[in-house]
Amino acid sequence: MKLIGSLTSPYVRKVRIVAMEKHIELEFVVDVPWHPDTKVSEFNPLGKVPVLVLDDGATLFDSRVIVEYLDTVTPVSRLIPEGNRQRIAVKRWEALADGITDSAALIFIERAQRAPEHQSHDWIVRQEQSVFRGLEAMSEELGEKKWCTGDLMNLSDIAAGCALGYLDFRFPDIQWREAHPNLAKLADRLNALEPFKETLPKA
Ligand code: GSF
Repeated sequence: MKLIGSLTSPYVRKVRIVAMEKHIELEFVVDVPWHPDTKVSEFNPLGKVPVLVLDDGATLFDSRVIVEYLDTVTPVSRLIPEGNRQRIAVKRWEALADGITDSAALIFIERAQRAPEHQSHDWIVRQEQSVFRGLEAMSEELGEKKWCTGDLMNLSDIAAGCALGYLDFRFPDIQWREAHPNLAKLADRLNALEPFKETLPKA
């Protein structure tokens, strides 16, 4: 299987960490969808990464579909529980974490790719509110627990760790660690793991 993605994408990072945790080897092809010579749209009509290309040539996107697929390829280290309520709780955490990333990425694009006079202040504030409310929700739901859901690390923790890692990477000025020490503890625990270390975003 081949994974197409960039070294900065938090969604690609989530997939790479899931594959490493599951001991699934993926050929990693670096392709940045913003570059003029990108081939991403040949594999994903949406032109976004990550894309997983299966051995028979079938393609999977987006990251949530890919991680769900990878989790069922082998029973090693189940990252999405089978019970309906637990499974949905994990998927909900993933939606929350990815949603924070979506809003943060929109702010980054607005600031990095539009001239200051074309940037919308209201749009940026709206996305910032979504990031801050999302962080508050993650913090409240984590409470004093070691992991986001259940007794072992699973996809909810990986998704949360990738969202927090993306904030560290693109928005070092957001003081989420001070505001939410329990999320900081979770991030420290995750960042000490080999798959997180190996996939640190690189500009
Ligand atoms: C988001 C993928 C995405 O926005 C997922 O896979 O979970 N919901 C999707 N990917 C970005 C790169 S990054 O911000 O991670 C992307 O490929 N953008 C290219 C574009 O043209 O929007």
